[in-house]
Amino acid sequence: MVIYILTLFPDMILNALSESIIGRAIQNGLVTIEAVNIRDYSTDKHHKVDDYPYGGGAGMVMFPQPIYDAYTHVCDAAGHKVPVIYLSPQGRTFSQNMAHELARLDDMILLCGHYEGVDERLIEEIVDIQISLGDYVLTGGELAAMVVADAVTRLIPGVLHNDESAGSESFESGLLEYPQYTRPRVWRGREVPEVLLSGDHARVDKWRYEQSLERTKRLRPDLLE
Ligand code: 4G0
Repeated sequence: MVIYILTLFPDMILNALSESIIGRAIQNGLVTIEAVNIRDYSTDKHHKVDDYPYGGGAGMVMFPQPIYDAYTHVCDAAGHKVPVIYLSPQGRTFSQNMAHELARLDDMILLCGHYEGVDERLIEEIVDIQISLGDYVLTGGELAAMVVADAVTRLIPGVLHNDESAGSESFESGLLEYPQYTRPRVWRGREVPEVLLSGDHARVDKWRYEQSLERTKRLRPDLLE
């Protein structure tokens, strides 16, 4: 999979995604993250990318030209129309189901806006889906794009090793995860639940399922509806 990220801050993206499991996936060639600097495509003599909004009002708006030229450059290089996802507070709320749908794509463009967002005509022209992380505003779409890139990349076959598995966890089962414990057996007077030391796998599975159900009822009853 190739994930193109159109951004004014390419180093922010590459630094963050070069670490840990996503960094290893990149090293292993399972995903390519290509950060495309929108400013490099500005034909303005001062490399400007934003301007005052028509009609007045606070903030700046990114104008279409550099973003559109960066987009056509990516599509020309890829040899086909690459789907564009715009990270915006106005998008559909991101979910594990959406991550699974995106993980089936060969490639995608994550478009990061700044200031008060981008000119509406650019959205109409190139954007296929708008995704929001939730009801809050960030200074730019970069952090949201990194969240989507991470959630999608970890679903690519081979990215997670056996001990990092993607199937048995929250949201895949529709339930919250059961509590986990490791060494030591007693820590600050708190003991690991006896059932986990019993070696009785059927009992362990039953206990974990009950814990998942109880937690979901208590903390996220909306998931059970
Ligand atoms: C588009 C995404 C992009 C419009 C991006 C801001 C939050 C999210 C941006 C705006 C973002 C999210 C209209 C302020 C960049 N903030 N919730 N900031 N406006 O996913």
